[in-house]
Amino acid sequence: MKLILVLGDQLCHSLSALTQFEQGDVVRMAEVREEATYVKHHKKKIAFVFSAMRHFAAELREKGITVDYTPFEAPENSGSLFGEVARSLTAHGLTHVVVTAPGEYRLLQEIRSWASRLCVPVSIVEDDRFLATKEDFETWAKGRKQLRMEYFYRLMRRKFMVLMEPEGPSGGQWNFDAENRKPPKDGLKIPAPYTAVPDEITQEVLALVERNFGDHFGDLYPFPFAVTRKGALAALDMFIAERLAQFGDWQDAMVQGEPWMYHSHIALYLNCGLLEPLECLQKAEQAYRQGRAPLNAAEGFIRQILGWREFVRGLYWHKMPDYKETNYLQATRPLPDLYWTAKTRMNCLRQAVLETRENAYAHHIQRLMVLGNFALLAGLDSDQVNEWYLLVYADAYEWVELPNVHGMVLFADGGVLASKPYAASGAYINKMSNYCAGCSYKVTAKNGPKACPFNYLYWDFIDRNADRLRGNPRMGFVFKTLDRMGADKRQAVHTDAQRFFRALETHEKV
Ligand code: FAD
Ligand code: DLZ
Ligand code: SF4
Repeated sequence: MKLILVLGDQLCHSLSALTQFEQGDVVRMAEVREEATYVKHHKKKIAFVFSAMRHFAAELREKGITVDYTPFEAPENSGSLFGEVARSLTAHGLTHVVVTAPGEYRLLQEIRSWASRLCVPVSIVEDDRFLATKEDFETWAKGRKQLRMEYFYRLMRRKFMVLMEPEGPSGGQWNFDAENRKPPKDGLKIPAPYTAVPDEITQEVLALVERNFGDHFGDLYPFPFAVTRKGALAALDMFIAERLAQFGDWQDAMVQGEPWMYHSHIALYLNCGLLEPLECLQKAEQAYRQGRAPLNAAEGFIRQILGWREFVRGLYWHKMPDYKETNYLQATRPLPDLYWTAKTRMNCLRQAVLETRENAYAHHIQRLMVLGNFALLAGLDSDQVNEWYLLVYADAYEWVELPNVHGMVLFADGGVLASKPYAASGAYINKMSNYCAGCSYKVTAKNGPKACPFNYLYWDFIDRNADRLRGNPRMGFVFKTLDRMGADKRQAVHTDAQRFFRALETHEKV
């Protein structure tokens, strides 16, 4: 008889390990200190995972399955998955462990060591909740000089026949981004996001998190997340009905006081198993075919899940463990306090950190072009930046966080994921948001103490990384501009950047 271990991000009834369940087997789930603190996750993230785990265990029990479940505060809790698995093996006299492959490399390595330590076979079965297997990605990547999401995405569209017509992609194009990325406009009527009311189980978990993780980042209350598949499906349906139609238009827009915009807010549910990718795609495609959403919106949303999500996961497993060790731009500056405290005069950064702290969520462009852009331009240490992103968001697991941060944001992989760094000056943020109107800095000023720091930090970044970036064919125009820059202007950029970095180092409010 087997012990089937179900991890906190594997809460799916059709999970590969659970399909092996036979009469007499026992399912193992455990809330353990090791997983809750290997990075100090946001309080909301821990509450979400623990509550979703408890609800899932209850559903398994309703099906007549025996579940060994260790709550966090149980006196017998050993604090580690290994310890909890070992206890169950002994208690039930079981001789075989089965687990679906974990989503993080560190845990896979750990579980691979269990068979010899436990003296029983440990079978690690494929995680088939993704639409491309690791082998599919390897096959696609083999022999390619560059791995670009767009080509992988087209393959996936064809394979799953999503938004496909007999003559080719719906609308005659694979990608409708040219119609998306609109700057925000006044008077947008953004629907309120899905909000769950915490039930008794969630309330118990919230109290537990308050007692045990008070020193972790983030606000615990209010707690709006769904913690069951039923709730997650309701959140998905609400997105499809109320937001999808406008998703494309405002995908890159940022509005002060509107953290949720027209995004779906489902990544946390997808990543822990409460939703499956194909059902999300199918609902979006159906909305398009029934005339409830335009093609640019449906395609944009579908590309995020069928393209980006699968691509970054494939890339993670393709490149780990070496991927994490790269530091192409040799960035070493410590993560400044403002990422925790939000104490900065830069309004865009302040809003993004405040919203992250409150919601364990920020949307893609805040993560990429505000928080990420600053980290890139300021040359922040990639390990520290990765750790920050991994702990602050409720949807963060290393398989998805690392390629996005290390690759997309920091260019630390030297261009494996992105063809050029996503670096931008204040003009981009000003175009795509209304943050600059409420900022102490002037976005139109290029130099001097009042100037928007993104402006001089951008050119300082380009200048100081010229040796590594000049050969990039997509950056020819940028270097032409740099080369045309007068010595005075270049010196002013350097002086401003040095002043700014000194202020960061001495913990002044920047
Ligand atoms: P939507 O904007 O509504 O998009 C729909 C879905 O597409 C998301 O739920 C997600 O599953 C998927 N998706 C969109 N973009 C990406 C992407 N670049 N990579 C993978 N999936 C994507 N996503 C995570 O799930 N976990 C992370 O830890 C994470 N860290 C990120 C860090 C940085 C620096 C950046 C730039 C992006 C990161 N993303 C991460 C991707 C993306 O920002 C989030 O998936 C998205 O913001 C989640 O909100 P949403 O569900 O409202 O997404
Ligand atoms: C994120 C998380 C947290 C906070 N706690 C637990 C836990 O106590 N028990 C558990 O099984 N899983 C937890 N998880 C999810 C794991 O960290 C996740 O399975 C790995 O990071 C692999 O993706
Ligand atoms: Fe951000 Fe610069 Fe605009 Fe201020 S002026 S909000 S720092 S982009």
